[in-house]
Amino acid sequence: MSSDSSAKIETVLQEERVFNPSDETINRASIKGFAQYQKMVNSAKSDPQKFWGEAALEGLHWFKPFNTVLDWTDPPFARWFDGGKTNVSYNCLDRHVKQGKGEKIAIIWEGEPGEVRKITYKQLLEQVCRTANALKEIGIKKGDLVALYMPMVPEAAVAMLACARIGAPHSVVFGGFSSEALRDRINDGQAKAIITADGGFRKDKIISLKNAVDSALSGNSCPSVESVLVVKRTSESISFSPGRDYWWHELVPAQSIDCPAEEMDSEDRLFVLYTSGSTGKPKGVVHTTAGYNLWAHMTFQWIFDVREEEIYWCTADVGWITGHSYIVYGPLSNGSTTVMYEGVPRPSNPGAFWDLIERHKINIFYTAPTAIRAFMKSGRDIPDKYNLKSLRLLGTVGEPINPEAWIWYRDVIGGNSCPIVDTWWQTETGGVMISPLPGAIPTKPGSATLPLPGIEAEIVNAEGKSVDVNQGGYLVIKHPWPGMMRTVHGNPQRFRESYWEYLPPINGSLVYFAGDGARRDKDGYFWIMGRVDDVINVSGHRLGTMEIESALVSHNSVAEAAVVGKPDDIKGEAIVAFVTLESGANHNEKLLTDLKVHVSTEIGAIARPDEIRFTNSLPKTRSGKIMRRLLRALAAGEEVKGDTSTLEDRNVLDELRK
Ligand code: 6R9
Repeated sequence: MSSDSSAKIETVLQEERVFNPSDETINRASIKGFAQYQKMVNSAKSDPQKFWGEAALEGLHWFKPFNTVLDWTDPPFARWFDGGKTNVSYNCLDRHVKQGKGEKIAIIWEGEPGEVRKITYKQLLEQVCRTANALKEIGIKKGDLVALYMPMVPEAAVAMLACARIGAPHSVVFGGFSSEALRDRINDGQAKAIITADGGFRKDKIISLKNAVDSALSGNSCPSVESVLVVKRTSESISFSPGRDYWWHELVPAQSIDCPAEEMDSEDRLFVLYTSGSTGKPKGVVHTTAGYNLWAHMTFQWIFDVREEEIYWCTADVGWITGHSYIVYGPLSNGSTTVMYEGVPRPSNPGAFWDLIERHKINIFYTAPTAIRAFMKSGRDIPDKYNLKSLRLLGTVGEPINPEAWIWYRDVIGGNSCPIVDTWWQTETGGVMISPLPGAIPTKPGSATLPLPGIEAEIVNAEGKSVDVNQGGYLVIKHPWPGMMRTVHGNPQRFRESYWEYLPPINGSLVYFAGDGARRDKDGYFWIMGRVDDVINVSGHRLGTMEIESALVSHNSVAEAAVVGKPDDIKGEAIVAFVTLESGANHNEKLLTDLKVHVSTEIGAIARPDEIRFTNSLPKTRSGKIMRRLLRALAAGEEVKGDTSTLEDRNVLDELRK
């Protein structure tokens, strides 16, 4: 396989560039070369019980070892490491302090206004113990659900770990969600307490979290909630309800630093995290103690391979699964230094990320394609002003990354030398499932490459039959894995139906359907095509919206594109593209034709958009995913129905309607 970064940028279907790991990357890696990866794959396949059993004994601390590795007698309800007793907060804190790493920095936090806090493992352990004792004081017991509605402050991580310490599962609700969304999640999970802050800083503005909590709770609409613990962050004036509300800074520091970690059963709940299905109300994805901890631990180690002195930064929010697994649990379980940043790049500070990397000498940087495309749009002059030489590994997560953005990321941010790990996974999978291992797997721009050891992924059709090379189909996982979600909170039937019975069993066994379409190339590499509802069928040809978007974005004038299908009498579906332009580009008839021709040249006439609509911005969720459901309705000239509460900016819809 050859590597050539100067080749012309093509779309996914034609993407053939391969980047082999450099000697330097291989030499420093723990998993060196493809053969070692293959060996791990083989041992996981030939004896999964042994593979996971050994991994669990090595990766986690056990108060009492488990009796069985996997119990799959009642599929799809898995039990991992039954009989074992462990504690996630112990694994993230105590064991490192006991091993003499108490003075190592666990969290480097930077606030949006610029203040910096560095917290050592010893300090973090003390804060977690105090907070755990405070939770006990306000009546939280093992098994009680605690909702978190927090800005990106260290107390968010402290609160998660404190819950884990006393065995109270947490339910983190993203701070950008509305009070209605918060109320639904509190009530679905029957949360007994809420941990929040007066407010948080977001893009030079203040968001009033405590006010939103008050309105969620107003009129006794959340009867399960007994107390609210409030971190002082913005110091704006808030109302306080005596007997229900407590200030963190009054309650927590007064507590003892002694709080032994509760010995939890492997299958005790660690957290519930809500995620949207394609329709209906959000699902409470349930993750349990040992399996989730192991999966976050191992995948973090395999993929990011962080050295003792290195600094790692994931730009997600703790309100999402990426924040859970790769800001808090994965890094801390491995004793790494994790960066938490309250801010986001914004017009007043477009270089915020690069500034942070320069000042904290960050080595590993993990972000989302949507952010990368935004940086591309504003031009390389901004990152070029900063010293990014500390970087040695770049990651992406959240959606397919188009090869153009991948190459830009590698060249401009990674100085043409950092490997890129494009990590495919979901809230439901707990941690990464398909991703390159930097020292072992050659990368191809736009492909998440190969499944991690122990993960058997495949592409099948609606009958559950394997499809041919390069044929699109459903991405399925054929065996249970430790980090898998255990159920939908309060709705095991929905868990069974939406994930394990969507497709027919293969060789008599249930398979997990992820909701994504994908194809595999001749090397077995996985190319994620997007959610199945994002796949368009034009005259019997299956096209990933992603592929057309990728072609559009490879045009000089295009910044970002979203493609949807629209019902068409003859072709089944017609292609509608919503396009935002680079600054300086003019949206005129000529460009419109140019873009259609461009897509035809890049992919083929079959992918030529029937309609292109120019817009200043695309409707996105607060986690950066384009809401194609809304675009589909607009394209079809229908009313936009259903939930729009996750929309980042509601004005975008009005603009698009015009
Ligand atoms: C971690 C996370 C899951 C959905 C998933 C897929 C998309 C995530 C991706 C990717 C292509 C990647 N997705 N990573 N698509 N390449 N590397 O994002 O979880 O919020 O539950 O979203 O995101 O469509 O099904 P979640």
